[in-house]
Amino acid sequence: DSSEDWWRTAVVYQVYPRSFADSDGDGIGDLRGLIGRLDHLALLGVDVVWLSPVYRSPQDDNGYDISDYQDIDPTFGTLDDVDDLVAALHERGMRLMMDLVVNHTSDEHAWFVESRSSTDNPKRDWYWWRPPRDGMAGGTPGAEPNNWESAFSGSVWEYDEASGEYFLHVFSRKQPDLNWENPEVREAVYSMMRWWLDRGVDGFRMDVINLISKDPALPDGIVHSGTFGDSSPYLINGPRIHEFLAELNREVLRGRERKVLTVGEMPGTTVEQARLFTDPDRHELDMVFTFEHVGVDHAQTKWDLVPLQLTALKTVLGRWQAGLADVGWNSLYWNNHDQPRAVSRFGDDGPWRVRSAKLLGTVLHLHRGTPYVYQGEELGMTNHPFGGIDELRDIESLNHYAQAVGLGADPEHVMTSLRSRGRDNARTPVQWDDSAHAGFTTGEPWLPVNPNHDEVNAAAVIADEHSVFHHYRRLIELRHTVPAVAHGDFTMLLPDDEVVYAFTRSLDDVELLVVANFSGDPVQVERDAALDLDWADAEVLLDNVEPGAGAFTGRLEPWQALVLRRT
Ligand code: TEU
Repeated sequence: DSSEDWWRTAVVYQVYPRSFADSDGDGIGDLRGLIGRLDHLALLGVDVVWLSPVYRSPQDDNGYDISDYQDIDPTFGTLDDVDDLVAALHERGMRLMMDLVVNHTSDEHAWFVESRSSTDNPKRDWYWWRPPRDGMAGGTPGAEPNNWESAFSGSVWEYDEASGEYFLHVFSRKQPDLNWENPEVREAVYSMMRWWLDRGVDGFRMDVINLISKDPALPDGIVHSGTFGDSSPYLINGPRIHEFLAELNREVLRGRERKVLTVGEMPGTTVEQARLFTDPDRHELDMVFTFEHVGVDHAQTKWDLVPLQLTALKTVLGRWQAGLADVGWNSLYWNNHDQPRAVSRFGDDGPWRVRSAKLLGTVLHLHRGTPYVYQGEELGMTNHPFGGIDELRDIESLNHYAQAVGLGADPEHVMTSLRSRGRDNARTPVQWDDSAHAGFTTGEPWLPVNPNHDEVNAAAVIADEHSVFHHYRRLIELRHTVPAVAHGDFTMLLPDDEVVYAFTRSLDDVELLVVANFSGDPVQVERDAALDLDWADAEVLLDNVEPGAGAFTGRLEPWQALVLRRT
């Protein structure tokens, strides 16, 4: 429906096109492959498709390095295919959210080619150029303009011999950062966004959008360890971030006849900041992706693994629920193309794979906010059993391995981290059936298909009413039919319990209770003031165990999750 708030009961499904479905046998997913699988998404019941980038790109960072925002990379298809996708989604009452990557472009984008061509090119100031530090010889160690580290290892500065200056790239050297201080850059982005909206697109997921405002002085960060400094105070949520987002909202999003759905990917953002970004009265964004909950199981960097502590996860998610209860809106996700598969990370991808995958879906989807389902999550897909570094493709992992081993780290120790947290885990092909290459391609897949596709595949799970797929379908149905799911107040229970995740949702005279056992052993849920005995005769709305619990007795089976309703 066209009402402004349709999106508050919506569920978004993320498609990483490279790995979703291949229609032409080149081993890489594409738009026609996606169009051929829309009935799968319609059966699941999702409302919006977030499509990771399909624009023209050298594919250095799998499309997050864009060389033409208004054309489609031949790997994925054509602009006509996008038009067909928009039409096919709209026919099914679904919407399309495109990925907007405007903190940086590819170094092969025409804007950058011009900018680097000479120090007095009109587009020189569209990017961040700086001379070598203290008049040192360009390209020599220590001559970089500051001590920031790239997300993909090494310095954020790349020396350009021809013009004798360095350019800034927070990510790979093929992803130079755009200079948003320049109004011409901002206008070019806004014009491109309007062009996509005029083509029928319904929203944008905005890649690292809180990095577009930087401290223009680009000062050195404090060195806590090693040789690089902490760039976050100067890079994350910079001085003009709210000004830029308010301008973007005014110039692009406001006043269109149809609501444009926006979510900002915001590494390092706090819930206090998110209240400002998502307060409807401030007209910035509808919601943001936080990284706080996907940081509870690692230390200083994502590669320093620490065991998951459920109370840490509950504390973070509970804080975000409380912080955005009275203003703004949460996004809810376990997975995306940058995170390992949730059932392997937060559940148990061994004997309890199906049940724990269903539990994770229940816990996430019963929170307040907009849930995001990542391709394959609804199938119970797991991390991939990667062997050596030669099997990995992701630039983040390859660069980390080279840097760490180069500094003397034990290769097997580094591989242990990469196997557990590397982004390639999320990027193995979607498993459609038990045929060769899981029905993803008739050719050689760009990344191997998980060998467990013989049992973990769409055909098998759709045929099994007790599967992860049908559990996700029921969760999405609950959000569409039970107002308390989308709009109810959230109250965290048992905050100190390391095994049981419990919370209530309440709206008018309806109260829901969610209780989930994050362990492979049966558990008796402790009664406390909040979790009283009245739930014993409550209606069991959803149970992830078959045959289900007729009523809530306080006992939970291994990895059992219940949704109860009482009025
Ligand atoms: O991710 C930004 C980001 O913060 C992640 O790279 C994160 O730092 C890392 O992956 C955690 O392991 C966005 C895109 O989602 C990612 O795919 C791109 O590589 C990145 O921006 C650059 O565009």
